[in-house]
Amino acid sequence: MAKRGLVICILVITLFLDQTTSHTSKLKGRKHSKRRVKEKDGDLKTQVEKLWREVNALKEMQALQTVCLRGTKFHKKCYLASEVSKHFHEANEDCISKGGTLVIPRNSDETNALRDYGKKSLPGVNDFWVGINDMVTEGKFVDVHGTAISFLNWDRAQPSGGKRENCVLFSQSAQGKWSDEVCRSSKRYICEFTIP
Ligand SMILES: [Ca+2]
Repeated sequence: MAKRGLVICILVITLFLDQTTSHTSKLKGRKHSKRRVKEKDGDLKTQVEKLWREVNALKEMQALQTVCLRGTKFHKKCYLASEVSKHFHEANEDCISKGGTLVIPRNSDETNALRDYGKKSLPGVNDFWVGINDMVTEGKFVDVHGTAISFLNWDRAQPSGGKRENCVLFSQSAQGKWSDEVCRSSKRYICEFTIP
């Protein structure tokens, strides 16, 4: 909050100073005043745009910090567990609205980190959604970006649901192994956020 306040303060001061300078230059010489005003307007626009980009970058950074503080940080990712259960699509949309996606475990380290965080943040919850599905082509599992996944962690005899089950669950009782499930099932979930 303090950072955002500071940036807005700088923005206001810069705008004020630019207005004053622009006004002074008008009084000094009328011959070049029009051109100067135009140049100043251009400068001002560039500066405002630059500051606006900085404000937005800070806002994103602040949102990410909040997420990481509320959830947990692992390597270049932050995880945040849901407070409610949702269908797969709604769960992913909720993660997107917060600036992330459903979690996608990429290796055994991330799987272990998720097992620990899941036990802590979702006590008594056995399984939660991960951002992997085979909705488009049966048997071809992709992440929520539509990219084919290289790390697969299926539980024994999984996936087994055929065309009926196209979304993937992370199972605590199976040590983080996956199983396929009907996408419209209501499940808890964990969102992941990539740290730039
Ligand atoms: Ca399927």
